[in-house]
Amino acid sequence: MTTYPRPYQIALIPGDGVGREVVPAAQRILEATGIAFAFTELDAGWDCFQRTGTALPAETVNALRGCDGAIFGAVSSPSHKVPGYSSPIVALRKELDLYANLRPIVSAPVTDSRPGIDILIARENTECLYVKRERLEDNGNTAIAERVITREASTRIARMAFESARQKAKGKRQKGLVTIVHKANVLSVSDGLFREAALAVAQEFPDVGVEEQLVDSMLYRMIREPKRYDVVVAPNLYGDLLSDAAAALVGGLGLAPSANVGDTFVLVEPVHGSAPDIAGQGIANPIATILAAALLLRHLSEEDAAQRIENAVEHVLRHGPRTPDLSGTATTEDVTAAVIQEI
Ligand code: GGG
Repeated sequence: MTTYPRPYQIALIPGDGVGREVVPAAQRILEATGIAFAFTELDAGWDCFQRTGTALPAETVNALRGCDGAIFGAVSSPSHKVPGYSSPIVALRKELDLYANLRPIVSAPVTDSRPGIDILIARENTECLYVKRERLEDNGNTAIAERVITREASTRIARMAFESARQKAKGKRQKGLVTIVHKANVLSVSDGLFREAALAVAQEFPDVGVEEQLVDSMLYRMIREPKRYDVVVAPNLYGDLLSDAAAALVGGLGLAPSANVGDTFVLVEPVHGSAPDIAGQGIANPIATILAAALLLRHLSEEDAAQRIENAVEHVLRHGPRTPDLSGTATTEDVTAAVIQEI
């Protein structure tokens, strides 16, 4: 048996709603790989806010700094302003400088998935409208939100996108392609800066193809011809919208993982939210979080274990069991047990 010098320290932040069902599922999958892990469960989210008065306790952030990586579940922030509340996942991405949100969109063996799709959406993760500089003026009749785009953040997400395209193209006959998404024809200053910074990075990667596309036509074309895209890089809000829409092309949000990546840390999560309509029923699809756990392992250079998890998921998607979002009747537990069986 292989021995490991020290277990990986992994933080688990279930958060709200179905996050509490899918994160324990992913923990069991990691344990099933045979690699040594030490898990620490940490608090954050709307429920945490209601209990403690803060959505992201300082102990959570401090504990994360001592870990090798983390799995986040989901959070249900209210859609109205609540004094003292702020989204913990948006704060965590900024606090830990997890500047890239990498969202693989890959065809799955389910009827709802279109074939031949293999896109990586690289979403800038720290700025744009998510700086949340909002204010009311004009006696509350005008709402203003500042949108921040910096050359530094645009350059580093673009570099991550081009590096990823280079890696994805390894061993293939075609060179990689990065599509830079913006709306610089209207937002010529902010999106203009994103575009300029990304095109400058493209010069460093002569082996990778580059194109640019306005975000509205990008959405249209991605739905019409998804197979033509390889790596897509976008400012925060566009990346958020594009990646949720893209998930619908490959079986839905129940299968879509993401990795929040910085230079020294990774926090993975399902793309989906807390799904309050099904929370507590034990029927949430755990696969997005299980695939997120595979992304975490890949980031820790545990490629073999990551691949074993992905193969096991592929097998379960082909042969069942499936949760109701995939027209099945299985529970979270059924799917988790079936993936463990295949690992
Ligand atoms: N796992 C991703 C997730 O929870 N998505 C929902 C989301 O990002 N919500 C933002 C928020 O509620 O604060």
